[in-house]
Amino acid sequence: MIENAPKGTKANLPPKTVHHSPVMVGDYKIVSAEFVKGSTSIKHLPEERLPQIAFLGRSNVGKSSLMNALMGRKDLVKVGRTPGKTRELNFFKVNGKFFLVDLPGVGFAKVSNSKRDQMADFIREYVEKCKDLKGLVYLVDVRHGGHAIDIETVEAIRATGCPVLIVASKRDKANQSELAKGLRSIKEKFGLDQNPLSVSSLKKFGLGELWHNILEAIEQNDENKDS
Ligand SMILES: Nc1nc2c(ncn2[C@@H]2O[C@H](COP(=O)(O)OP(=O)(O)O)[C@@H](O)[C@H]2O)c(=O)[nH]1
Ligand SMILES: [Mg+2]
Repeated sequence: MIENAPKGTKANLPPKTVHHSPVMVGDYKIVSAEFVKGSTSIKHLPEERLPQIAFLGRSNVGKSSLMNALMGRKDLVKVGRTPGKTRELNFFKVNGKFFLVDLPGVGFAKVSNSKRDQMADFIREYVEKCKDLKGLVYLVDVRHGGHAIDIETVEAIRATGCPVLIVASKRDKANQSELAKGLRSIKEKFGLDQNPLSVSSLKKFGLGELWHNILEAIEQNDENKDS
């Protein structure tokens, strides 16, 4: 008999039982990160009550890649998935303590196409009603600096009272002057007090800083919890 991998190694275990060793992302230690469920309705969110941080932005802006990078995993979140397929809110549990939520790549501002409207309504309902949602990371490609749909969407989220952190993505794709220009443009367009945090999932820039912001949002907004 030819064994091509000794028992208990990655090669002969089904993917779900593969155990990762803890990973440091910045100074945050990821002990566990797992996909819990995909929801297509507000009635089917995870039953477990844990704080949630959601990621939103236009399709292709790098949401899924960023979530993988933050969780120190390569392909826990599907990257570059074809837009238009059945789309869901995907919940990932980190360190058994909270959920990171991958939202479909649309804003929830009113748009013409009816399918997008449906999805937009679902996202809007989620943001308005989910008490466990402690904050939302809104990604904007640093080279594009924010489109009208981004600005409308962020305004709509802010109006619900949900804290929004604007983050510039794909920092590795911009040179020094493009980066400076992009950050300035995002700051102005979204009315920020200071330049947004910028990240690169590819080069792992800005991830520790983003974790700081996320953990802070979870703690701060958990104190105001009404249930
Ligand atoms: N160079 C570079 N490419 C990125 C980065 N993040 C994502 N991408 C690429 O951008 C594409 C869309 O990424 P994805 O994470 O699926 O975006 P989503 O649609 O917002 O979830 C993929 O081809 C990624 O490999 C990054 O930080 N740098
Ligand atoms: Mg995605």
